Amino acid sequence: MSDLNPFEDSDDGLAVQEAKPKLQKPPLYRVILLNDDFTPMDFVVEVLMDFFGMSEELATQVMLQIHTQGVGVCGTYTKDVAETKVTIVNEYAREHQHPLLCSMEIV
Ligand code: TYC
Repeated sequence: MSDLNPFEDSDDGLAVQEAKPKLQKPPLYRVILLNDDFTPMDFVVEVLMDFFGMSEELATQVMLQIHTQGVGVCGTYTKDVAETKVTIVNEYAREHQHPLLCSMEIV
């Protein structure tokens, strides 16, 4: 055993434990839509289908849930994806002069 050779695997009698690979799951965010009195129901259904991949049936259920409960979940994503969806949906709503509000919250 040579103390001079840095490539030699020497622990000098100490117990050495390999560091466990720590793979943390990324935090997830719920993307939510808020109810308002003005955005047409059809427009919300279209948003849920086009930006969140829902079937027309599921999109209608979620839209009605938002309409009656005040808020509903569009999907759960990593931070970057959630932020992008929120931005795109809010821009799309403004382009069509609707006050629809999309937001996100940590799971
Ligand atoms: N409350 C709206 C209406 O009566 C419909 C609506 C549903 C608006 C969901 C926003 O996120 C929303 N036209």
